[in-house]
Amino acid sequence: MRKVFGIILVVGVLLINNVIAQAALYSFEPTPVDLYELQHGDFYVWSIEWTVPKNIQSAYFTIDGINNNRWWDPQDDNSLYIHLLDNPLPGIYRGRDTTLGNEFIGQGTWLVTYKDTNGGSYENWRYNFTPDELDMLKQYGSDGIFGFGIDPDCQFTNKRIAFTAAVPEPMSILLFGPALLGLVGLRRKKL
Ligand SMILES: [Ca+2]
Ligand SMILES: [Ca+2]
Ligand SMILES: [Ca+2]
Ligand SMILES: [Ca+2]
Repeated sequence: MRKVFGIILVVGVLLINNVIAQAALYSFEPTPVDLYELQHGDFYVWSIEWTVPKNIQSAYFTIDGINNNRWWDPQDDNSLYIHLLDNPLPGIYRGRDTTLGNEFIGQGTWLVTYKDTNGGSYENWRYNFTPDELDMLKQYGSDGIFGFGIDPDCQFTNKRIAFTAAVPEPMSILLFGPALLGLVGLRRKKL
């Protein structure tokens, strides 16, 4: 009997570890979801109104089905500049490029410059925040607003742009904790 309860206890602990390791995913999309197909002569500011939790585990930026339609043209700058911004105005802002190159130089934190490296093929692209960038995200998002500055300098098409954050779920521990205590109690009683 003791052995059986020992096994149950071990399974219970494994279950709890598994649940703690899980995280809730918070996903955000701009409107329109493709940011007007990322026009060459435009830049975009996409603000997100969300208080970034201090215990955020990871974050990533994704663009599904992206392709540079002028990948064959050596005259064209094959670049999509992406910055993390602290306090953008709410909503989506679509502006016209005022300078050559990255419109967001000196603003917020430069995350990455996407370049199309697979010719005419489409791809689902994902950029994972580094630990330093995750810290900046916590700092920028602590007041409930942060965002992205996106400047396509080539004719990119895409299907969907999104930002996703993974946050550990403490509720699961609260739910499974009493169950484990119950098992321990049951075991003691039987002995
Ligand atoms: Ca491509
Ligand atoms: Ca530009
Ligand atoms: Ca902010
Ligand atoms: Ca542009």
